[in-house]
Amino acid sequence: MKIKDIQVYVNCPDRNFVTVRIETDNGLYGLGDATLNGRELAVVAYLVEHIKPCLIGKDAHQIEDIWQYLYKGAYWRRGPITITAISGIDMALWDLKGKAAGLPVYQLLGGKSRTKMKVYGHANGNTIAETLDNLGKLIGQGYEAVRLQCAIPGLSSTYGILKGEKDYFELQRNRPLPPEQAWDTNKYLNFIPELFRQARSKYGEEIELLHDVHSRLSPIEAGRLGKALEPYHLLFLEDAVTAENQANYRLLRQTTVTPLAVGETFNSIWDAKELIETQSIDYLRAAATHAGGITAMRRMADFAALYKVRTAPHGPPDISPIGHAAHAHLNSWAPNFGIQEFVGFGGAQMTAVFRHPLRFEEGYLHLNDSPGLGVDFVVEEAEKYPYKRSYLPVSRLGDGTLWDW
Ligand code: GCO
Ligand code: MG
Repeated sequence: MKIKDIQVYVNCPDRNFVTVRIETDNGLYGLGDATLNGRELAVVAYLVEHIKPCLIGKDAHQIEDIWQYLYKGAYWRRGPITITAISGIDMALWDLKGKAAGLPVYQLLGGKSRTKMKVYGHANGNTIAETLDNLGKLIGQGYEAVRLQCAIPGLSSTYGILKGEKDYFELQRNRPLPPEQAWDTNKYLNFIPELFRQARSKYGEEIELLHDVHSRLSPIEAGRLGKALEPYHLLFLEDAVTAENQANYRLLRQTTVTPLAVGETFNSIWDAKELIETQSIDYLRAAATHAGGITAMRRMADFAALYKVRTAPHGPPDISPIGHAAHAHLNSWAPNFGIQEFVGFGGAQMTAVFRHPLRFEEGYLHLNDSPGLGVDFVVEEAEKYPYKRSYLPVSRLGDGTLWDW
């Protein structure tokens, strides 16, 4: 099964996605997600200019060797652009191997450890009352776990809140330059525990609750938040602190028993190694699209399992249905799967472009048995939606200091 051609598509069906399509000489094709939000075209150039010429004529069955060839062979290891490009290729090769074998990818990984996978939904709001109404709606739809994000009083905008726009999938449309948002740690820390206090008093203990700090705190500030949230028993607190310095989490860990999750920006097992070995985190949120594809995610899951760390793959709107399908296969297999972030399946444009193998029912995702990853990418539909430059926001303090967004 020799690689005959590699096509790279960048389209904007509601939002930008980079799709890798590898064709082989036996008439099959495999699909991979190589979307890096806000830096899409850098990955496209990496794939087209630097990877494609090296892979034409290679045996598509050699997934591990191709991964090593692209990783070690570049000399310049890691980094989001390189690894997102490798991830797209890796997923497409697993998709191809599954199609060639007539088996879904989870079978190639070792079979199913579970029949369905638990997800957490998102309840957001401009006030606590609105957030809790939305939480009630999700509970009504069968969700057993929900992440709560609420606008911080006194701040003009807050991460995870879309004033006037209710569709989380549209998070980044029409941002030709990075918008600027305000941040104030004191206002945030004074407010968030009240959100969770009211959530517990209204809905009780059964529903599992989560929250994303989006890396805005120092370790000791995060410790204060974790401690204040202890009475409300979160499933996990996400990205409390940035993890470039993995020792941040060792310090945070000593201050609170609120479970900790991190990893959505990780490119490599090396980003997680010390966090896992020191048992400083409870959930690893690496994504197949940004951490090296299925090959790397499988390795991370196995390593994490040694330390009782569970997987909770990043599932934002800026990962394409191909990346979400890769997670579904990994989640079906991983003995130490924890939970999957879930934002819905997107709007009409997305569903016309990507036909995916997932079904949501009562708080769980179900994966069908199509060979490979089970996604179809409808090129003629995709081509109706050209790429639109679009950025993530940046944050600033009241005095103008640039902060972590
Ligand atoms: C999440 C994430 C996203 C990211 C986004 C950046 O928890 O889903 O934090 O909302 O901000 O994926 O591109
Ligand atoms: Mg997050």
